[in-house]
Amino acid sequence: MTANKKVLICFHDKCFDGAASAAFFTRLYRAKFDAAAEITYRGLVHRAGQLFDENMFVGDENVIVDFKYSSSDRLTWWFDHHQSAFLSEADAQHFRQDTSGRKFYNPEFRSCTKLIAHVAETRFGFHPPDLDELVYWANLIDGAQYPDAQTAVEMKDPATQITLVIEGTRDPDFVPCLVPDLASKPLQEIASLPPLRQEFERLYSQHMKWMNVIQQRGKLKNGVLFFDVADLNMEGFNKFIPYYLFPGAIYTVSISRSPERIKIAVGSSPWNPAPNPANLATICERFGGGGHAKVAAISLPPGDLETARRAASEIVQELCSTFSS
Ligand SMILES: [Mn+2]
Repeated sequence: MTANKKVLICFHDKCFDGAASAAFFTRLYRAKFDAAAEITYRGLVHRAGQLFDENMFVGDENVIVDFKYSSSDRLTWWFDHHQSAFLSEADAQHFRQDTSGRKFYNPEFRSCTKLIAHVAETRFGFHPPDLDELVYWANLIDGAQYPDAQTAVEMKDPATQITLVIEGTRDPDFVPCLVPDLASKPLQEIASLPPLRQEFERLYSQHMKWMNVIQQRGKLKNGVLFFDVADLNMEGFNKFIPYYLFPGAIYTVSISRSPERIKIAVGSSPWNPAPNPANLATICERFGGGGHAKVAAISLPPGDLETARRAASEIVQELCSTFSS
């Protein structure tokens, strides 16, 4: 008897879409390529400098989903939908010259899971109806398409509960171990599994604490909500909380601090868009930050609190003035 084929699936870690992409690919691979393959999972995170180590690709097949391209010869499958999918022009060129028919890029997709589902159906004639809900939620969560702030903040749906755990867990093995469940069980059942439940309860009570803090400290003026939580270790709060607590808020400016950095986060409400929205990336770029038009940020060294407060107050003024003219 020969050994089973080894497949390594690398996915965007701490991200519902990343884990869901790994799950969907698993089903595609087992159904259409090798039902007996021995599949392992590895989460990837963005960091400065070298993203991939050539020695990382130890499988007979090496797969990347929802993460940047690698020009390694050992990479056999790749799916991504991020605007910035290529680390260099050389990588982009390498991808364009690929003739394997197993590397797929389309930034028009809101989620990588949906891209994989689309390729699975159109190229390989594979559509597992039991994964429709996984694809639906990956698209909604990754594309920030929540119907309202309640759905995003109250987390009553199993998918939003699973997302809180995927994004917030400190156990590096948690998400890789969750992928086989995502590939085979309904979300309701996964959300009820005791290890997930336990992590959810812990993270949800932290979420409620942060909601209280934002409620107490938030100051809303001319559609702009400002709060300063630099004295608390509160990085990573749910970015929809401000619009849930202050339905009149169109923009949010906040200052938070972790041991590594001070962060000024500047965001806008997906549910209450201003008629002539400001480009938040452009504003943040002036202070050395950046991001997207609708959500952007500035990072400063942890000691630069006075600079951060001055910058934040200038940004608040500027955003307020967009409503008074
Ligand atoms: Mn994604």
